[in-house]
Amino acid sequence: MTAVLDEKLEPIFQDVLRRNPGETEFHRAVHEVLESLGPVLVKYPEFAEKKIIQRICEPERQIIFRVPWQDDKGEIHINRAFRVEFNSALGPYKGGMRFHPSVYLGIIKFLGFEQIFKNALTGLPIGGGKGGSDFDPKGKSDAEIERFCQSLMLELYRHLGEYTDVPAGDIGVGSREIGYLYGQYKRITNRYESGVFTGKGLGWGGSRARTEATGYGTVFFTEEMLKARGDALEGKKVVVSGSGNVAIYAVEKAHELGATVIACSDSGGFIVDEQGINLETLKRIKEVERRRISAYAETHRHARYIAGAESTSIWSVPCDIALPCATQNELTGRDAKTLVENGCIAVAEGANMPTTPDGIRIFQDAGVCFGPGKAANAGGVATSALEMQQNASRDSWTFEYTQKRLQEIMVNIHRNCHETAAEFGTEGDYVLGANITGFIRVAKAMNAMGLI
Ligand code: NDP
Ligand code: 2IT
Repeated sequence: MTAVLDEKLEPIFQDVLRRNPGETEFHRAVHEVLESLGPVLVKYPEFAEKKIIQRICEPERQIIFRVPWQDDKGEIHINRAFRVEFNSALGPYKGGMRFHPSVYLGIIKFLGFEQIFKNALTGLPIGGGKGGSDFDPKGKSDAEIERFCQSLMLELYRHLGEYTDVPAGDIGVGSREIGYLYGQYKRITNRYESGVFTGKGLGWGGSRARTEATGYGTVFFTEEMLKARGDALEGKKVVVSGSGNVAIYAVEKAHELGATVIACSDSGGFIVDEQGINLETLKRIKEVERRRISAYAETHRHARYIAGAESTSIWSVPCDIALPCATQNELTGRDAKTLVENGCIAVAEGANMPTTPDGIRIFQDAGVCFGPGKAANAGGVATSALEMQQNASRDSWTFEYTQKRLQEIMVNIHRNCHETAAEFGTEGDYVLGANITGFIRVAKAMNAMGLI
């Protein structure tokens, strides 16, 4: 957080620091947006007069609760869960649930804050929210996951509703967890309210292409950034971090568009397969067997597995395009420098806030196309909104049609960010373009609704 803020914005940021002590990820997310807003306040002085930014930085509602559950041996565990209902100016709160031991209020607030602007960028009627728990799903049995989800929902259900708050998945929460959460919601409320969750299974209200949407959308966004410079994905070497939901489908779409993904990872290490990651193996290991990425090298003996250590990073693998799809702060200034030295030309964030601020600056100074998460990974939540549309009309669309809608949304987000960046400052600065486009949509709606 080294960039200097506009004199009107610095006191707002200081207030956020004072009111939210210790929440470093949230501070960073706020700072990154405020850095872009100076020129907006010049064009729209009413946003400053009405204290829109100060209001946006304060969640509308924050819920923190206890989740007690019993493991298979009968031992009792207590976790903490959160739902931060950040902003409902554009629609019901919308955003995923994250299960990971690192989760605390500061992470959920950073994710919820990002979600406000990301959701606004989609152009669809969804507000911003996020939730999760410090529960660690690793090594838990299916029955333990089920009991945990049921216990969590016994409290959370009262805060949800298709017109109120609509959760989905994130790290550690996929269709299995959504099934247990939704089933418990349905049981407690006695309502078959499909639109209260997204990321549901295809047999019970889910949307085709939702599973693929975030990864596919990130690759569509990358293709648009390259097109704007007269280039394309075809023939490019790509490195994707992570090997979860977002990463797997980023690999799939990158291959479909003629690129070769040569590396991916998990929190234990990374694999390099110069022949191109074999998708069938990747999906089997991660989606079916739920094993570590190291298992890939057992099937494909020519591939290398490098166990995680401070000195080695997946970003040391030379590539044309880097897609960080694992977690926050996974791509540092040092990694960015290595990528630039190795000739990387484009970076798109499939994950939320994976690149550190010095990393972003290094990419931008070097002229690398940089697509920030709130634009590049918006395809997931956009397709969630398409799932809500299908649920509301009791309809279900084909894969081709849903994917076409997703692609149109990503093309639009890219165009809007590109045009807004040019209007307000620097051509090609997608960070500026995304922050300003998302912010103006939310601010205009809040301004029209009185003092909310
Ligand atoms: P998954 O749980 O499916 O996969 C997460 C992947 O990231 C795993 O490979 C995991 O490795 C790795 N990872 C997680 N935490 C760490 C860590 N601390 N250090 C290193 N690696 C880590 O999650 P998703 O794919 O759904 O989410 C990935 C990112 O994308 C997150 O930032 C999420 O917020 C973002 N996102 C997700 C969307 C969605 O629709 N799912 C939409 C938009 C953004 P391991 O298994 O070893 O933990
Ligand atoms: O970060 C995100 O955008 C998500 N985890 C998806 C949210 C959603 O509601 O689909």
